Formats: sequence, structure tokens, C-alpha cells
Amino acid sequence: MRNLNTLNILSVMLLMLIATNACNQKNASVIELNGLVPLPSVVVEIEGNFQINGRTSIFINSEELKKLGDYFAKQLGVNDLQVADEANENAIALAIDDGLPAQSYELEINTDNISIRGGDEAGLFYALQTLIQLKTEEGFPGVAILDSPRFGYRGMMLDVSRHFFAVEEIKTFLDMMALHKLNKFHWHLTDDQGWRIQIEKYPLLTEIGSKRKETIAGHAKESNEFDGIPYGGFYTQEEIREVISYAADRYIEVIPEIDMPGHSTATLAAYPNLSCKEGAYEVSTKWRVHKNILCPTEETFDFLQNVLAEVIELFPSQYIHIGGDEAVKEQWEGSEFCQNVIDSLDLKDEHGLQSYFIKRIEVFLNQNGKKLIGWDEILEGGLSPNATVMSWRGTKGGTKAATQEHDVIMTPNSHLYFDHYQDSVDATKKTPLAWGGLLPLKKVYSYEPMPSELSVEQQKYILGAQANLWTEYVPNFSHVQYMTLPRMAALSEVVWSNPERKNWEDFQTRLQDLFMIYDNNGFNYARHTLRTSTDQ
Ligand code: TNX
Repeated sequence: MRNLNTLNILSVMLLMLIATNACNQKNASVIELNGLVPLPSVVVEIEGNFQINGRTSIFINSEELKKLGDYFAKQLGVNDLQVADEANENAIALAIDDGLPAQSYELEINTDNISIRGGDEAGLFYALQTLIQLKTEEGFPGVAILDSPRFGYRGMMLDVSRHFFAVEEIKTFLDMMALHKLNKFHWHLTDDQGWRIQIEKYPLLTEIGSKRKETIAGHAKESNEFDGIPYGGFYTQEEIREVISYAADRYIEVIPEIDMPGHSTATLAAYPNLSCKEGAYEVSTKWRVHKNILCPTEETFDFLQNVLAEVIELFPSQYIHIGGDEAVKEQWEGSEFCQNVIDSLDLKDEHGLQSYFIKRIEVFLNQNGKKLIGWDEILEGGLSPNATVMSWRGTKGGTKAATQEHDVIMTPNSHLYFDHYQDSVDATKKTPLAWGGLLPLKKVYSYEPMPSELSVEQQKYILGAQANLWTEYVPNFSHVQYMTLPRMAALSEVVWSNPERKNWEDFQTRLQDLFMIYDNNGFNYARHTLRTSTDQ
């Protein structure tokens, strides 16, 4: 019997850390092991090798870990789960250690045991991801690992409006995120080309708003052809709950986005009374920025509050994303109603009106215990008091918001837009059609989320970073995977690992092992990008 409390991983680690620093050898031992992505904080090889066999049990030290213990058992192919303070030999022992920071873990593998301590359940879950990456045909190599994330917010956004992905596909996307220790799934549920979430009070949002009569073929910049094929899809509230629960089992928070006041053509197709400009609206069949916008009437605010009330009820997330991007002000400029609002509230202009709009929505969200996130356009005309800013048009907006003491998530289109080309924008090179721009793996890997101009005090407002996959040119889920992997691996190292230990050469070596895990899981990925990124 071995008492879990007598583990001395930390002291071994500290000694090895001192030794490693003394020799100035960066992760020398990692390369000998199966590649780990994202790179853990400290990895030290130990003699021996652990094998799972018929006598292996998983031990948990509290009933509360039962669900996670079951998950471990299933993933590792172990049949026996026991609750006890002490573990037998041949055990995989899990325990929460309040002394460790949230999301961090210590993992020790030797010939007799695997011992894992997590600062919380998420920490244990991340240790499992590391175990999955370490596993070889010979079992698990002896190792001691001390690991914790650099940022608390490690996100991926998926646009399901331009193209729709089924619940099972969303679950696979969450599996992909979990493998890379990402923890925030930003779900872009509404846009001009389709409304994808059932709202009980407003059935037309899905009856009309989730369907478009056809879709533009080729690149929107140059094409005038349409495919003539009706397209649609939405998630019922039951399905949304299923996704949230699947994500929660992987310690991923699902953050819904209801985009307003722009990107609302599908909303207006269902409820044209919410527009400033009378006319017939239909769900958009083409890409790029649209002029349609919600009118800031009391009717619109009632509608949005009713929609958000259902969203708040459904999603346990602390955040609700309300978009705020690319709201073209032309229809507001031409509306007598809007001009009267601007005058009567003494607003500066249409940007002031957008700011007033977002502030009202923020008050409603805050009253209901939620925090608002918006794209960086919400800075224009003055930021809502408690808003978190998602900086997408580069990092300037994020830096500015941090200096105004607002939380920030970095998601610059220069480094984290996975809808951009991976290798070449040259059509003759036969890469699949994409939005534009060039974002090779190496460029994602090079991204540093912390703006150097921020003071130490201001740096704490940078919560982390997120990559976005807009899906105008991503028609099916296999293509989602192709655009996302392996760039998600580079993202994971940007948001998880110590930047001083980042090393592009070493990352490429470790990525080859990760590719085997992608293969084992049946994930499609852009396998050629390792080679092309090296060339660039
Ligand atoms: C800008 S990023 C958008 C999206 C497009 C994307 C294409 C943002 C907040 N809005 O509506 O899909 O560019 O890269």
C-alpha cells in the first residue's frame, strides 16, 4: 500500500528544475518522450515504465471524483474504479490537492503507479490529456510533470451560421479542444446567413431565420453565381443542453454569441418589425458585411431581452457574447427615429447610439448575473462599464481596453483567424478556397498575446486568447478540422506554455507525435502544413 500523501514529486521536480536550469538545457527530456503539446511547465524523466494490465485500478480519494474517475477508466481502458485514501500497486491514483493552483496538475509515472494531483478537477482532466499523449505501445514512460496554464482563457470560436454543423460534429470539435487543453468554446450562433438557436418565444427565428434559399458559389469578392440549393439547420434547446453538458465533462465553458445590432439579416427576415427601414428581408445568401441593422426601438429591446432571457436560462456560462461587430450605421443615419434618439439622449453620433444600445444590453445581462463580451467595435463611442473586449482587428483595441481597466481576450485577425489560408493564397497551388490572408502554422506559433506596452498592473486584464473559425468557405466538418488542425496545436502552446520555452523546431518534432493521435481519433488535419511552414 502506498500513501498518496507521501508523494514527493514536487521535491524531485524542484531538484531537477534547478539541475536543468544549471545546465541551461531546454526541455531536453521532452524530445525523448512522446511529444507533448502544449509543452508542460516542467518535465523530468524517471526510470521505469508503467503498464496497464488486468490488475490495474483507478483510485479516487473522494466520491466527488467518481464521474471523472469513470471518464479516466473509459479513456485508458481500465475496468476497476475504487474510492480510497490509499492506492494499491498498479494503481492510477487521482486526488485533488488544494495547495495547487486551479487547472494545474502534478503527474508522476513510475513502474508501480501513476499518481496524479490536480488543483481542481480541470487539472486532473488536463493530466489525463497528457497521459493520452504520453502513451506508447510499451505503456507510459516514467516521468514527473508539473504543469499549469499560462492563461485562464484559452478559446476557440466556431461560426455555425454561415455553415451549420450537427451536434455530433460540435462534440468532436469539443474533443479536439480538450486534447489541446483549451477551455472556452465561443459558439457563433447567429448571423446574416442563418439563426441557429431555438428560441421558444420567437419560433420564426428558426422557422424562417434558419433557412436560406441558396448559397453563393465561389469567392464572394468575384462571384455572382449561386448554387440553387436550399440550406438550413438549427439546434433545439435540448440539443444545446446536450452540447453544454458534453463540454462541461471536458471542463469547457460554452459561450454563446447572439450578434447585434448588425449581422442581423436572418433576425430581420423573421421579424422585419425590428428594422429601421421598411422592406422585405430574406436570410442572406452571400458573404461579406451587410447593411441591415436592428433599430434601437423599445420593441427591439423587448425582443432582445426575451431572447437573452432564454439564452441566459440555457447557458451556465458567466459570459454572453453580444457581437457588436461590423454594424454599418447607414440605416441609422437615414432613420428619423434614430436621429431623434441621438438628439434626445444627447449622443454624439451613430457610434454613440451603438454604445447606448450595448450599454442597455449590458445592464440587462449584469442584472441577470452575466458578463458581456463584445467584439472590439464596442470601444467606439465609449465602452460599457463592465464589458470584456474581444480584440479582432489586430491587438490595438485590446491594448486600449486593458489601459481602461477592462478585461480583454486577444483574437487578432493577423495571427488567430483560422479561416485564412494555411500555405498559399496562390490559386494555382490548389489549396482549398478560403477567406483570404495567409496564416501559416509558424505564424500562429509565433503569436504573443501579452502586449509589451502594458504595465504589470494592466497585464492582468489580458485574460487570454482565442482563435476563430469563420465558415463562409468551410462547407463541411471535415473541412472545419482541416482548417483547425494543426493550427489549434500552435494556439494551445501560445495560451498554455511558458513563452520562454517556446521553440518552433522542437514544436514541429512534438507535432509529429500529435499527428498520430489525430489519426487515432480520425481527425482530418492539414498534414502538409508542417513542411510548408518550415519553408516559410
Ligand atoms: C469579420 S471578425 C467578421 C466575420 C467574418 C470574418 C471573416 C468579426 C467580428 N466579424 O463576420 O466572417 O471577418 O474573416
